[in-house]
Amino acid sequence: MTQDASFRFTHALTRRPADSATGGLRAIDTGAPDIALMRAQHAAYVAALRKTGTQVIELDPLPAFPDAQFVEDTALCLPQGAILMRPGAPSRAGEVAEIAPHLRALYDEVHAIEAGHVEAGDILVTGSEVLAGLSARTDATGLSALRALLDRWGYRLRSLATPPGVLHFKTDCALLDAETILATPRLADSGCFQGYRLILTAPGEEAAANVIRVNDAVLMPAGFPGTADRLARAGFTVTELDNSECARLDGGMSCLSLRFSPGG
Ligand code: CIR
Repeated sequence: MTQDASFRFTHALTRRPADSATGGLRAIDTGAPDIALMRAQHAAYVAALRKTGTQVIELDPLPAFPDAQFVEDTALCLPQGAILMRPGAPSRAGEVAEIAPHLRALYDEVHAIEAGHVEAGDILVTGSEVLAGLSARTDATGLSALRALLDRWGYRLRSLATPPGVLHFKTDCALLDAETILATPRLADSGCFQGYRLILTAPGEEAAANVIRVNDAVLMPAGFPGTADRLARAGFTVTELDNSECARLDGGMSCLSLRFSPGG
């Protein structure tokens, strides 16, 4: 894969939130999300993705799966093909069968993790390797299965630890360009990003780490001025998006889409 393929995408897949999203998983209950507001924020997110030049395929809500708008966790999409995940959250396992036909329509090669558990929120693809965090949702058996699938396409998988109490590896970090990473100090302090250029979230703004670089834009949640300033000073074009309602369900910018360039 060329280095730019880690942040330049032709396509994105999203799924509109269902009314049942009020019952989505969350670590801390800060009150039920306002579904009308969540839908409006989701529409703004889709519009921002389109503005980056990606073709966005919007899928219908799935009332049976309250977390189904967090499509990222169901698959890993690479230029060579897609890999279907095995979510560690039992209530999310069935989301994979729902996304699979859409990926099969776009890719010649679609494989599946057949053992253990992996949620793609734990996977960060950089310009040179695939970083995967062991978490409450992703286990060593799942990562071995993922490694075997990635081997055939020549990717190196590095298995790391998602910090304790953090939902996914990418809750705490994001790729800004092929060799630049935005991370919380608690994750960066583990030393796992040696060799990368690193930008840290501003003090008290850990929730700003989950951003996405898509083509020439960085989409980030609104309300984190210190981190937005750090990104802008480093030369990134930042789009801030209100994400209050998905944040109640521990969902951020990356969780809400699959971004890819099939065959690219
Ligand atoms: C969950 O707990 O699975 C959802 N409420 C949030 C998923 C967020 N996804 C992500 O970080 N990739």
